[in-house]
Amino acid sequence: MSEEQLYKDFEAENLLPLWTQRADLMPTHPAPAAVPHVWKWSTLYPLAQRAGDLVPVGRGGERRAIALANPGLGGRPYATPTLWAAIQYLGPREVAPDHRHTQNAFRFVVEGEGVWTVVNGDPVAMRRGDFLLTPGWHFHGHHNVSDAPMAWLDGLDIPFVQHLDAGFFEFGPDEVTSEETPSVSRSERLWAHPGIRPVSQPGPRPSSPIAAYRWEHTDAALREQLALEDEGHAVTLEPGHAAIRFTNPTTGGDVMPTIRAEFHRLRAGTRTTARREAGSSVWQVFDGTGVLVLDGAEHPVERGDLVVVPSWCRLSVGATTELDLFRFSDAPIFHALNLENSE
Ligand code: 1HN
Repeated sequence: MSEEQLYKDFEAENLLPLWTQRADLMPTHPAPAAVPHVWKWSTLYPLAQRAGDLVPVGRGGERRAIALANPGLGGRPYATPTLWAAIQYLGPREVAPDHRHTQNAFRFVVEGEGVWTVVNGDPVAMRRGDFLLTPGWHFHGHHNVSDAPMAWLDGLDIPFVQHLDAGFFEFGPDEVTSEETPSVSRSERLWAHPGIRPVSQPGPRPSSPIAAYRWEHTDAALREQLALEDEGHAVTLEPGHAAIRFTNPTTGGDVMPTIRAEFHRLRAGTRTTARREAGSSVWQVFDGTGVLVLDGAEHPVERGDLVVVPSWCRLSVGATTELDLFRFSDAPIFHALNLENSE
């Protein structure tokens, strides 16, 4: 019997020998199918607007969210093998109905206001620069109480949860749970005081109980890092590069079990040291102009642009003007599974 016949017989029995697969299964370093890619806000926003004109939002589809589909990932709505990123658009007076799912979600607002996201019955205002959480299995819906449309970035761990076959989904009530529009959510009143937690609340918790991390706090934290650097204190990540991480106050760790979120501010003229790490991330420019250099290829970026950085892709960021960037990644997964690697 020939070796060729042996492989045919393997195939007929749904068997695959390691010796023909080893390099694929165990590359010497991550060899992602996902590729580096840039989506321009100036392209995304008008397309979302057109969807707003043509496609109603409501039960079934649930959200007018348009996913960044990585060109390397075979047409799936995946930015990376673990992360979903989308632009979501809600027209004047529109409502996105209540539901919940095991996937963890957040919103980041690059422009606009007027939408309240209601998380487990708690209405939370969304404004430029805010970072808002909807951890897994929390009911959530969005309502636009203004006469202007609003669009924002959605980040979820959908691809990761799909690979694990761990997704559960449930519709909420058809009517929106709250039409209140308080300027401060109950969650923030209870939890969003620096370095302080309510004694009544048990913890640690797997996800942060802070529903919204407000721009005023993020901006102040970054501004003070650079001011301290000016005063001679070596507190920045690198010279001219301030960075903060959003944390879960009940653990000090990441905001959700699968998603890390950070904000970076570079002084004009700064270029970060090129680094790479195991794990993928998505960056969104919040303000300013600059370049993201991905495996040596320079991509100019401006406000709202979204950039996918696959695992082990070398990244350096250059600031033309002062440059503010939001970043989210799957780092907590890599940390929990002892798969962290960087150089
Ligand atoms: C979802 O619930 C939201 O709540 C956004 O805004 C995007 C993508 C797939 C499934 C659920 C949201 C989503 C989603």
